[in-house]
Amino acid sequence: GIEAHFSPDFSLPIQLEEVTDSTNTLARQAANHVQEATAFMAYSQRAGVGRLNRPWQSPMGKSLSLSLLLPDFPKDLPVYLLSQITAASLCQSLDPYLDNLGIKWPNDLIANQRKIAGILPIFDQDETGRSYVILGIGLNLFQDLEDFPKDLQDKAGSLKMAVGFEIDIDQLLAKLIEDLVRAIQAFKDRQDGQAFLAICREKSLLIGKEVLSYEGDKPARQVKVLDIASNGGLKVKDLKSGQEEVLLSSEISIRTQ
Ligand code: BT5
Repeated sequence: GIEAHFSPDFSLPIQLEEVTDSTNTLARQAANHVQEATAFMAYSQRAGVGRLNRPWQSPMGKSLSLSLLLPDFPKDLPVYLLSQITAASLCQSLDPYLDNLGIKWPNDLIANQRKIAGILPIFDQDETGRSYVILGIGLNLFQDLEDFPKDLQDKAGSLKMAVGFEIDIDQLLAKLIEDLVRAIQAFKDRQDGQAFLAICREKSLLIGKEVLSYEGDKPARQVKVLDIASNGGLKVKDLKSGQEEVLLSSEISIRTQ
């Protein structure tokens, strides 16, 4: 199971629930009265969400649902950069266990062509106008293929599927949260962002590829991915116009057919 025993030298209040609708909701409810960074975790979510309100599967005891509430977050820090820093930090924590871990911009962690984790950062304001961030992370731990709904069975995976040996999950989660809080602190202090972006570049599954970019309701277009930009966006070249630009919110499909 994912009974978590966190290292005593590391103090971050953690509220752990057996089951909840969404840890993001727990964090949002707490945002008005909680003053310090707090982690909300659950063994299972009834209504986990991804971007654009897409459902996120978090079956009982098989996955980690984590929402970090970060109060008093500077308003001018770009949310897409926070996504990248989070992805880089998760990569650092998971790398010792996985040979071929990659990042699919903007927020997917992929192992063996299967999505094992998703990231959802939300900037919001409390009742007094102070801005906060909720950093939602869903990590698949113990699922087997048949634990995923049919439509995800060719693209979702878990640590268990990717690693092939027993993991000390308590140790992993403690490390993961510790790395993450450190990364976020560095981001908040405006240090070290470029070091994390270097990891995003190194682990990028998109750089150098010709892919399809979906932006809102606009028709998909073919672009070549050039780089992860220093603001966390995706630097691409439009294959039709030849023009270079930085995408900030877009869905990327690696399949170009
Ligand atoms: C994400 O969205 O990848 C962000 C997921 C964030 C989930 C965390 S869990 C803690 C916190 N509480 C919440 O309620 N949410 C956050 P997106 O890129 O939109 O990907 C969603 C898509 O991934 C879905 O439409 C499915 O296709 C697929 N998917 C759903 N569940 C999955 C899973 N467990 N593993 C892999 N893929 C999944």
